[in-house]
Amino acid sequence: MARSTDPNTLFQAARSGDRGAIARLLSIVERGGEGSRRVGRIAYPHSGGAYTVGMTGAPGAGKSTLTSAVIGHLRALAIEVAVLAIDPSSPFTGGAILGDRVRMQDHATDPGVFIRSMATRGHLGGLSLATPEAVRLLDAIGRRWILIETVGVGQVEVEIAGKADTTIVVVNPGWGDSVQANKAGLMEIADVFVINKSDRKGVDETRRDLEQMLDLSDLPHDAWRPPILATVGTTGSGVPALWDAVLAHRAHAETSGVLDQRRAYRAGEELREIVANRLRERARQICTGERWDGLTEDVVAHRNDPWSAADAMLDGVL
Ligand SMILES: Nc1nc2c(ncn2[C@@H]2O[C@H](COP(=O)(O)OP(=O)(O)OP(=O)(O)O)[C@@H](O)[C@H]2O)c(=O)[nH]1
Ligand SMILES: [Mg+2]
Repeated sequence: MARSTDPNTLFQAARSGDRGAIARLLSIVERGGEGSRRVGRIAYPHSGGAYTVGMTGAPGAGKSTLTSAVIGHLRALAIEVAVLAIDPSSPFTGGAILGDRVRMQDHATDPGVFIRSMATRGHLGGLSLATPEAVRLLDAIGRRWILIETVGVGQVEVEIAGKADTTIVVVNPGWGDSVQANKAGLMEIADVFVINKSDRKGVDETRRDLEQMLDLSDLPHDAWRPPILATVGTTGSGVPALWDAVLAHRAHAETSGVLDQRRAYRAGEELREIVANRLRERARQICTGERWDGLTEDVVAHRNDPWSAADAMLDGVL
């Protein structure tokens, strides 16, 4: 089954649990373009049942280790889970992070777990569209819990990390001194804070720092205040409490209407991005040929200004 390249056939196979088919569909999504759009059209009507949990934080904070521990906790409760590890650095399609493979290997043969590292196709516009598409695919084939690991470094990565239904921000003791993470951005998207590597010193100070930052941020009166948990990813200590915090946030988001608001906002953002990408594609198509050359020459020779030339190019297009 998984040998087929027809998205419909692959999708049917994926829905009945064929892991090869899931992997092939994700590769199509990762490549983007028309193939990805076809998969998206097939998957969309079947999606909407999954809940997504983002795990983000500075490089090396222990996101993969924690993710693996969370998977272990969920599997002990007989809950199935899919994991997407977004790799912002690798330009290679299908490039898996070796470290993730090693750390998450324990779960590699468990049919209740699906783990996939996704490369970013070398450009960030790709990442912000590819991630929701991949999530939707996993959703459509029946995965109810989807964990998404991203590195919270730059603004774009943090924005992507914040697109989960519940976002866990992983920090370490001494986080206050670290310059690697986009702190303000992470503060904004956190639903749950976890101080991982709490076997090291400085946990209390870090907790105080976070509490202080939360006090200073003007959370609305009846809003959710992100709880601060402590874990040791390597032993799994604190992981059940971390998961309980995720469940508590989910319950809050569902009953308060925050979840619906977030999802509606995300749908609008995604649509806007799709439209923007289409317009960029269209721009590439029209900015060529004789008329274009003539207009460019006029600008170069100062016979025309670039704005008027652009107006002339777009005349009848928009
Ligand atoms: N002492 C200690 N080490 C930990 C803990 N959790 C993870 N580590 C170690 O920290 C290192 C980084 O862990 P990862 O899980 O790869 O961190 P990550 O955030 O996924 O890293 P990137 O994906 O590269 O950003 C590994 O050597 C882990 O074994 C912990 O609670 N305590
Ligand atoms: Mg990792």
